[in-house]
Amino acid sequence: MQKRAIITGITGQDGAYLAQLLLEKGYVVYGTYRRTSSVNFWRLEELGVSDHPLLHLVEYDLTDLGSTITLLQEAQPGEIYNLAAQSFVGVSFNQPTTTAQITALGALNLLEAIRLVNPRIRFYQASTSEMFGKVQAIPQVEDTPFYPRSPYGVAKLYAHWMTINYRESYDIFGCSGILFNHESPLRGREFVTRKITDSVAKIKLGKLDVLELGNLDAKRDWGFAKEYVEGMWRMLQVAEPDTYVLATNRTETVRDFVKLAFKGAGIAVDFKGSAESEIAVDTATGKTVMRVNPKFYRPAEVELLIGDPAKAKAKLGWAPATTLEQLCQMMVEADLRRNTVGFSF
Ligand code: NDP
Ligand code: GDR
Repeated sequence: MQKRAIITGITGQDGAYLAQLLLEKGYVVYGTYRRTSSVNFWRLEELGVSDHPLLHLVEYDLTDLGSTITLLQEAQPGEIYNLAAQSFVGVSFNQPTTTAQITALGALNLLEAIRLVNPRIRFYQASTSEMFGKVQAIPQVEDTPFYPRSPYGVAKLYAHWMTINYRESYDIFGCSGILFNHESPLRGREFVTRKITDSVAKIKLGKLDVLELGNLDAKRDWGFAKEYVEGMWRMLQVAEPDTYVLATNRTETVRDFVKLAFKGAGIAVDFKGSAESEIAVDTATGKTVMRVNPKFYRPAEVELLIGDPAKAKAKLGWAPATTLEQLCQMMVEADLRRNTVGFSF
């Protein structure tokens, strides 16, 4: 029988890559998007899947339990991938209640709907390394103690434990993927890597003078999103539901990523000063091309993340392949192309 899946958050980075993967595998995909005044399918269009005959785009909001139940009744999926969330950590400090309603209770709505409509549906919850927050061990693995540092991290931790609770209480096939940061040319421009590559492209093309950033010392474990959605799919294909870390096991600072991105555009930079007065200077022209602006600092920061994906490798056969250098280069080149033709997403 043809496989059927629901992807919540299909308009986001991971939703687009996962839709492409499942459509290639012959799934019927129900992808949910929110009603907005202007449609937001640019990622699906970039991947060339927006008009795919097996793709059904369904208007849906995660916070509405009634429409969650209707969605499951109508789509009759075998698998659900819950990728929808208020996913920006910075905004979660300004909108903690909305973040909880979408990111925490939204996942519960799906679990409840599965319990009521069809408890055999397999469920993937998009958990996050942000749950480790103020890290209690290095590297972080599946049973490292959690210590979230943002309303987003706390909301995701609720959804993570609810997934485990429904697995243990109702025998629901609920998997939680604790994914470390993953990026791509489809990353939203508010996240630091894409903000950097898009700004570097604009600086290279003379469309922007200076890139402004917050904390340059934060260390992240950055992988390639297209590889991470393959890991999500694998989690739902094995015999037993479980929790898995997906990560690269390499960590670098935001400053390192800035340097890599400028290098990718053929600009060598030197960093000068420190903390709030740190800048990066183009060594060829002497111009300041990056400066710190404290408005991008967060009230509480996650300083260091590095994950060990050994369990995913052993049980799922999953391993990352793209290096940070390759990933950054891919993103810089995509943003150079887009900014040359005036693309602005
Ligand atoms: P994005 O921010 O790119 O996408 C989030 C998606 O959620 C968008 O499609 C968005 O719709 C949708 N959404 C937001 N609110 C609602 C709502 N109330 N009802 C229905 N849909 C909603 O995130 P990513 O693709 O990067 O991440 C996918 C998931 O994985 C998220 O849950 C994120 O928190 C999690 N995650 C991401 C990591 C990463 O590094 N990318 C790492 C670990 C976890 P719209 O387009 O309308 O805004
Ligand atoms: P993160 O990603 O918070 O890890 O959450 P983000 O790219 O927003 O920040 C990474 C680090 O960079 C620092 N930083 C800045 N961040 C942004 N966005 N803008 C800036 O100008 C800036 N300057 C410095 C941040 O302080 C932070 O330390 C992402 C999201 O995709 C989550 O949904 C996901 O769960 C986690 O990754 C894993």
